[in-house]
Amino acid sequence: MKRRDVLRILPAAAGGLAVAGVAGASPARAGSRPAVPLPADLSWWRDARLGMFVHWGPVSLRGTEIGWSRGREVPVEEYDALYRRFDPSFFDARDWARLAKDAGMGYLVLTTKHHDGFCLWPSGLTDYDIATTPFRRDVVRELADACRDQGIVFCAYHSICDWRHPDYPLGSPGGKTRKPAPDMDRYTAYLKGQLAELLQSYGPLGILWFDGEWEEPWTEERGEDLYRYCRSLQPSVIVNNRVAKGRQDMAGTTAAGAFGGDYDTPEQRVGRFQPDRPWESCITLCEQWAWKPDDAMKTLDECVRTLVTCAGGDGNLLLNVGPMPTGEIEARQADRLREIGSWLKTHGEAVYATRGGPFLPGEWGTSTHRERSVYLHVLRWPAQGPLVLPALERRIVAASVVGGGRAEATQSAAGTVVRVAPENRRPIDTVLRLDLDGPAGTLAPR
Ligand code: FHN
Repeated sequence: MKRRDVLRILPAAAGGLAVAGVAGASPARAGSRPAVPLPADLSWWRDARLGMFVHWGPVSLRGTEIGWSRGREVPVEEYDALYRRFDPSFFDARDWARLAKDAGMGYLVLTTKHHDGFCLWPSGLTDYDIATTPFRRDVVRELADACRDQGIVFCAYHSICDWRHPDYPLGSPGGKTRKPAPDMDRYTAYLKGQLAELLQSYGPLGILWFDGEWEEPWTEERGEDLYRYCRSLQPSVIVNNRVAKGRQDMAGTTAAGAFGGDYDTPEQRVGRFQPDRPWESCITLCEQWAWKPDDAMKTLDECVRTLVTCAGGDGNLLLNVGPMPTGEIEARQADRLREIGSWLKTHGEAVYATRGGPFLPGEWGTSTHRERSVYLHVLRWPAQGPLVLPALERRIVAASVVGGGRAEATQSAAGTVVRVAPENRRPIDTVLRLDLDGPAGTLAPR
């Protein structure tokens, strides 16, 4: 399936997000809190496989990490005053949305508010927002509209912790500083009020990407309540597992028995093969989440390998860029994203709208499947001889190299043997399509 087919799904998803109902409730835990509703449909998101993550705010003026450099590399008073100088006059949301499309991305997640508390939209609940900067323009509105014009589903990252807000107890990572008179109930009402602004004024949103849940003031109960609240405002919005307390560190999986929202969130790594619960790896294109001058940037090889190993694990990749204080995405980062898009133009059928497996990831590479086809992403050929994979119950009726080229596949009870002449192998990832005599989805992982 070419990306354009997925986009055919996505605009409908983007438009339909407001109407989808709720598929039902998650199984209530015996004697526990009431069941929480599950989203109607994650398929637009799983089919998209690749999204753009954007970490941006006045901190880009300093080129240090958003949130985390407040009170570290940048004194708190200076950090909290940066907004007075924030005037990204070259910001053009259409450029960002077009770049996401050219990169083969189906959705975009913007930091509406990070841990530093600054809001990229004119909130009625605080003055610490874009309206009080020299720039004044509503970044969230412009980007939401530009995304919809490009068929990109617009989504919001929103931090639960807020190291600046007087009602949130902690004033810095790990609670080294504490607010004098915090009030978590009042802060939670503020949090909900801002989410209502985002969902009702900028929605329908594809995803609410929560973060900053790990600190002591936030609880499982508040998380489940917030999930219900968001779902009540927009039944179709997808909510990640960082809404509550179940996330297990950077592995991003949800602890047994904990509430995990709609999907898991591995960070700065590719998630494990996990076909029974949706997941998405969030990974930076450079090293820092927010813009940093001369930051090290991943090669195209690293980006493609990361994307296909996410897909092979049955997960998504949310690839992050940090725009500059001018409002532009750095040219070299934009070029890298376009290179990814160019690779996907040829190989997208082996990524978009696929599921992971049936061959489990290994040193050799990984596999995806859709309909009656299994795709092999061969990232490393055996030093000698053919690639030998486990046997398949279905008969292979054809084998080919995606993008052109001959491939040979022979089967026996002992296994599946794949041969591709060196001249038909591709740099980074040789993608093979094995056409089967029946649906690939019925094949168990092996
Ligand atoms: O502290 C944040 C960090 O700044 C960034 O937003 C990442 C993205 O997932 N999440 C937190 C670190 O786990």
